[in-house]
Amino acid sequence: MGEGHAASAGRRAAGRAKRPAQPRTQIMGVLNVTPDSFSDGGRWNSPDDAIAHAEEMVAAGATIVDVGGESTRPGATPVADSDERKRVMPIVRELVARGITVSIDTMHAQTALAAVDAGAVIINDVSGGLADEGMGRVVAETGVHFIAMHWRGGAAVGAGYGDVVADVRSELKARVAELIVRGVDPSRIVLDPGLGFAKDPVHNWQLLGRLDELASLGHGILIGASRKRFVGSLLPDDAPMEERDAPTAVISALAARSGVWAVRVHDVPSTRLALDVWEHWQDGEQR
Ligand code: PMM
Repeated sequence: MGEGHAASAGRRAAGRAKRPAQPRTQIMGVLNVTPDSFSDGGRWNSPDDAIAHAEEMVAAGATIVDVGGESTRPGATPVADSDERKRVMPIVRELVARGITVSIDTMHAQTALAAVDAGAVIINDVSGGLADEGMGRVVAETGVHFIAMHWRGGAAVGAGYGDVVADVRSELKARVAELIVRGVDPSRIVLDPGLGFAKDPVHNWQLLGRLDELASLGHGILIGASRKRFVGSLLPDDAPMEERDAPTAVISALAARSGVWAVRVHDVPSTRLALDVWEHWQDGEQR
């Protein structure tokens, strides 16, 4: 005789390890107002287009818009911080006026400060504060959230690692220690492994596959895999940039499963859908 449905369901529930409910992973929509950015350079150069695109991203589920005025693409021409401010500040002001949560993507302390004065609440620095001596002080004095990305001075692929995950972890840990010395509140620091920055595809996949080791530093984690070359390498060589959005969305869902604080993406709708799948999956585990 088979046992009753209720009894077997009860035993299944008792034997199943419940995953604790996690805070929702946020979506940071990318708004590059640069002529030469990695994957969307030149598309949002007119302020009206940039604002409209930000509104679209928010309507599609982005809770943060990350405004950048300098391409971090390897080989990109550095931008004087005064020029960078001319590009980003009108956009930052307008987005803040519309009630949008703004993050400023900059390595320049003065640009970060101007954006925060205008209402930005997150500083996203791909150098983790290494490129500009003054960044730590700006973060400490303003008390905003700071995304410290792993960075090796803009080195291209090929930077030497022993165990990439252990190396990135210990370099981020050292960054946090230095920022704390400069007066930054550790609860404000978010860490980012810096996918594609001085890392080859194998490094990037290792960092994604072992996110728990970075999370064990006790900070929120941001993942910026969107449309990067290692994602493109899953596709045919001639695949258009937008085709990188589906694998990006899968990475977003898997990163959410690892409990990351946010994913930084160009195409918000596909990542929102992927996160919806993960959130329903998680609900299913809780029932
Ligand atoms: N990648 C880019 C720019 N900013 N910020 C963070 N925190 N993490 C990233 O991985 C990151 C970043 C480069 O990509 P893009 O030119 O497409 O914006």
